[in-house]
Parts: sequence; C-alpha cells; structure tokens
Amino acid sequence: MIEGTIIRGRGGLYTAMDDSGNTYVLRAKKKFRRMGISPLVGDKILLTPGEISDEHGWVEEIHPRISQCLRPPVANITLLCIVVSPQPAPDWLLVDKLMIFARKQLLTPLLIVNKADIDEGQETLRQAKTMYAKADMDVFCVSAKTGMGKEELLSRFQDQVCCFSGQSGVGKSTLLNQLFGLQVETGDISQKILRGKNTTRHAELFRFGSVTVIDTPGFSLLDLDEVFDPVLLQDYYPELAEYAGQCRFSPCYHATEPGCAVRDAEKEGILSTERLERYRLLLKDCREKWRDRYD
Ligand SMILES: Nc1nc2c(ncn2[C@@H]2O[C@H](COP(=O)(O)OP(=O)(O)OP(=O)(O)O)[C@@H](O)[C@H]2O)c(=O)[nH]1
Ligand SMILES: [Mg+2]
Ligand SMILES: [Zn+2]
Repeated sequence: MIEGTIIRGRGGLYTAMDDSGNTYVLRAKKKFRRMGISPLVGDKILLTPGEISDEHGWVEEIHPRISQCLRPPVANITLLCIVVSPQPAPDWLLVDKLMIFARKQLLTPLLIVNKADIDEGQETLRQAKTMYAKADMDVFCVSAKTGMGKEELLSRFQDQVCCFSGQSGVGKSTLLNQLFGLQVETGDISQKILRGKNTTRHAELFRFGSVTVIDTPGFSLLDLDEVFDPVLLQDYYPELAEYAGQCRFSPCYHATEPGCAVRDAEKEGILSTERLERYRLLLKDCREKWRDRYD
C-alpha cells in the first residue's frame, strides 16, 4: 500500500498524491460508510492503485486527523486563512464565525485583506486592524493582482497547511495563482450584485515544498450549526480573556448585565463595539439553539 494525501474529491471519486507527486484516482472502501466517515481533502491515507491504468484504486485507510473542518470540508489544516476584500465588501460576521470555527478546532485563524490595489485609503485594512487588534489574529494585506505583500504571506505559510476560505469573489484563487504561479480558474465579480460568481466549485490541495494550500469554493452563508452552551461563546474571543472574573455577575455574558467590565472597556473605546455587537448577535443565536436543543 502507498501513503498519499487526498488532493480533491467529487462524486465519490478521490484523487490522491504520493510524496513523489504521482496521482491516483480512488474510491473509498465500503467500510468507511459504515463507520460514518468520508474522505476529505487533506486526509492522509493508505491506498492501493488501480490494477490497470484506467481503473480506479482504493482508499484503504484514513489516518487520524489532526484537525477537521466541516465548512469548508477539509482535514489536517493548521492555518485557516480568511480572505476578505474591499469588493465584494467584507461580511465581518462571516469572518467572526469562521474565526470561532477555527478556534474550536484549535486551528490558527489568519486574516488576509486582498485587493490592496483597489482599497482606497486602505479602508478595509484599517477596519480589520481596529476590530481585531486584540483578537490575537494576524492581519496580512496583499494584492493578488500586483503581488504586493506576497513575500510576508509566503514566509508565514512555511511548514503550514493553509486553507483559503471566505466569500466568493474576494480573490482566493487569484491569490493562489500569484503566490505559486498556478493557473487555477478565477472568475469575475458580477457588476450587478457586486458579488463573486462561485467560480471555484470544489476544494483542491496544492503543495509547494513545505507549503500546502487548499483552495475552496466561496460562500456567503454560514450557520453556527453546532449547539453549545452560550456561556462558552466568549472563550472564542481572545480579547475577552483578560476581563474574566471582573464582571459583577458570574457568569457574565457581557450582553446587558450591569457592572460588566467588558461593557466598560467598550465604552472607553478599548474594545471594538462593532465586534462586540456581532458577538451579541451570535450570542442570541447561540442561546436560542441551546434553549431549543431538546426539540
Ligand atoms: N483589483 C484586484 N482584483 C483582484 C485581486 N484579486 C482578485 N481579483 C479579481 O477578483 C475576481 C474574483 O477572483 P477569484 O480569484 O475568482 O475569487 P475567489 O475568491 O476564488 O472566488 P470563488 O472561487 O467564487 O470563491 C477576479 O476578477 C479577479 O481578477 C486583486 O488583488 N486586485
Ligand atoms: Mg476561487
Ligand atoms: Zn461582563
């Protein structure tokens, strides 16, 4: 059997690559379905190649995952790169949700502000830096078009398995092409709705020396579908950690409680109101799901 990594999968057919760069088309053994597991892009596997050249082989074993993301569905990534751009305009709530997903998986989230060449006055970057200054999230500014900021990003990517994620049209595939000289298909922004057109349809993994990158399809809706105790939500906001135990109520949700240290810091302009308003929106959602969890 051969060790490989799944680089793409569609319609039950998976493509895996071995260390020498050979690729294999495979199907998953039936036992995986019984186990309720399906292979994901990024999975490390054991495979047997097809016996004749045009016959598919088999995914025999899936090695334990060091991380698993469901949105986008990828395995073993170490960095979740959230890409935003001035056009389409950033959906910061989506960014926050992706950050929460990343932190729940113990993955490092990282924010990439792309299209610096059309970001007048670097407004998107400025917003990002203000909102996430204390959120323990690195913010990179690049232009996939001109290559600006490319070197910094590449050095951060060394030895990492990075997954590009974010809205359609922000330039994830263009950035991949710029970073590695690829020619992945990219799309336009619809002038009517100022949104991307969902050009990338499937996750795909690329490897360049010690850097592994997965391109994924853009999306605009994301549910915090996992049900968890709403008091835990604040744990995914690094900027709130230093206020733990300083509020009058315990636990404090930092929503409307009096004597709340987080709200005080917000009023003093130490914490970002925009980010906290979005936190409260997610908190509300989280509370409703928690309340209805036995329905
Ligand atoms: N001006 C400018 N345009 C860019 C930049 N990066 C990407 N674009 C343009 O943005 C559009 C969308 O780029 P894509 O790379 O297809 O976006 P995507 O995020 O992969 O979109 P999906 O695959 O649909 O999720 C294309 O017209 C690109 O040329 C950039 O840095 N500057
Ligand atoms: Mg794309
Ligand atoms: Zn509080």
